Amino acid sequence: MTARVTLVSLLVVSGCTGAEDALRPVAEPPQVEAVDRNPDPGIVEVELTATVGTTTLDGVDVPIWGYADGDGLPTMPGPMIVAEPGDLLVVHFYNQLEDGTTLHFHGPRLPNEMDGAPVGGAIVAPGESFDYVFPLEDAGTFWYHPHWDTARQLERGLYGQLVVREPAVAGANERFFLLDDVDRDDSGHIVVEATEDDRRFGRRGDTMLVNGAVSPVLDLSSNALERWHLTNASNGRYFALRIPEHTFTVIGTDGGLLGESYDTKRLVMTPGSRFDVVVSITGAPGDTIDVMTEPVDRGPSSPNDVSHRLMTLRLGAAGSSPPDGWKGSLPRRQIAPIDVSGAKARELRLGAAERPDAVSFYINAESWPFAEPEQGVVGDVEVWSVVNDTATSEPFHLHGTFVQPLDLDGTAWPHLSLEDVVDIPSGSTVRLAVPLEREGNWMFHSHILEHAELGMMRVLRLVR
Ligand SMILES: [Cu+2]
Repeated sequence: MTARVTLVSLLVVSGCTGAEDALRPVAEPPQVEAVDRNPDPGIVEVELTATVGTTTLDGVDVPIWGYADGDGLPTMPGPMIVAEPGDLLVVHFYNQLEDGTTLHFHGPRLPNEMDGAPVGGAIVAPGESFDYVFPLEDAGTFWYHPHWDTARQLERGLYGQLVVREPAVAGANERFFLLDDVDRDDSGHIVVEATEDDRRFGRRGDTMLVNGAVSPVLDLSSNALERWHLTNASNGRYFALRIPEHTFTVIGTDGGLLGESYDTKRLVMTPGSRFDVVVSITGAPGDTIDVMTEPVDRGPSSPNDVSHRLMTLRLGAAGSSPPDGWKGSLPRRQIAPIDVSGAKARELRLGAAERPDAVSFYINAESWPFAEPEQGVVGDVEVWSVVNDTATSEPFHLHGTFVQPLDLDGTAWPHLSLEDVVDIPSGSTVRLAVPLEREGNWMFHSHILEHAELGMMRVLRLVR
């Protein structure tokens, strides 16, 4: 086990609570954990192979593209990579698909050539391999997926979790859930091609998946304390989670722990984003509780949607009670506000061109891949005003750094946090403090993958 490293020069790590052995990445329904093939405690060395295979949805064998551990069979999600902050991550990646692909690590800060994006690194051709090697400087719940033909490759099943472990919540069961949704055709297979509706609003499937399982059941004691790391791995669905008569205590977001937790009954998750929540389960043995996702109002041109069941909690006998005063001893981290005095201002306007037969998207009137890169200087802090000129909200994502949301239409952001995906409501402006940290070509885009691929994606070129 390696020592905890400083996260960012702006941050002070504090409040390590709970025993180290409570940090088990329990995942139910299970995610397969990637085998660490290196005995050195400071190195996590895994083998991932992108290949074709099958998974089972509602009893039907369904073709997927997935990640396998070494030369094993692929799973959806792919193997969960678990590491400690400060570890060196080595991923030997093999492409056995008939298509080029990349492995993009969503969240952790890393060298540009390890970003797995088409402008930073290279496309891994069919039959080829690539070694992704970088130190894990940030603790948090991250994920990995292709960044090439992204919308279709993710939809086929190419995504997995990268967990860089954080302090435990004393007495809590810790679980990792990748949320997704797919549409299925008459034979029960995943529909890969987007519809016109998907292109306009982002793809939303009618089958909800939790760790690749359809509406799974999770057995809990009737007084369990639960800590869930949630990742929205869908192409275009805004999840809004609700557990009737329960409250989510949010202790972390994309970039790790918050300074102050907050409570919410309804947890809205944009595509690509992560939340770290604690829930105190209350009920009687024998009760079942449905975890639901509700429709989200995404603006004047919001897509139609209904509530869906994500999974069911089945309560058994009472276990040992949550520790008294658990809320007061949740892990936290001091986050200093990023100093934006003297920061350079940059405006980015998200736009859409609607025609009766098609839609396309852009940022500052230019579309990926035909736009010139935006330019920036390493070491600068900028304030980005991200303006959404479209009729639907957009999840704004950028690579290579964490940002601090400052305000929404002039109203101060309610929480001090580090994010890599920030929702920009239709017709609104969100200002972000953006530290420009590393040289290279960094992508920024809507994390509605259909919109990114139809043009709402650009490159920020950072030079010294
Ligand atoms: Cu990206």
